[in-house]
Amino acid sequence: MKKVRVLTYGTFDYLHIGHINILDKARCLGDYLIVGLSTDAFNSEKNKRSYGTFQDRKKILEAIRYVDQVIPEESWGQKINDIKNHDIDIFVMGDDWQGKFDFLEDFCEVVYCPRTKSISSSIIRSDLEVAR
Ligand code: C2G
Repeated sequence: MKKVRVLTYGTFDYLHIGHINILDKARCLGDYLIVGLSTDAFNSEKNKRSYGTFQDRKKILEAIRYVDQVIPEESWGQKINDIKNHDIDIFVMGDDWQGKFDFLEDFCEVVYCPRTKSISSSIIRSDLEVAR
């Protein structure tokens, strides 16, 4: 029986319950979860400044039991190759990306999961700044 291979992407900065929920949901859709983790350089392309370095964010993700493999996300355009090269069956993102990755339906199933409400890395960052 072929193992169902799942792929998702993100920055996963200030790891929080919203990240854990999406990783849990993604992993539950299959047997093996690969996470494309935004590099520090790609973060600046996304106009995101992450607190954790790529290496630190990668080590944190690799410690999560839902995550089987972490690969670098270096560009917007790598998803099709990643899907082909890693033999992906299902691509998963939070529904804040609803519709944005429908073009991947030619290559694998695309699933958008509901975002976890009232938590985000930017909320945590601003709360920490206020608390200073
Ligand atoms: N997420 C969520 N609930 C939250 C916050 C985030 O479900 N409260 C999900 C997002 O929808 C995304 C994943 O967690 O699927 C990672 O979120 P980010 O680290 O913010 O990643 P993002 O900046 O959306 O990068 O090429 C795709 C991009 O790399 C996605």
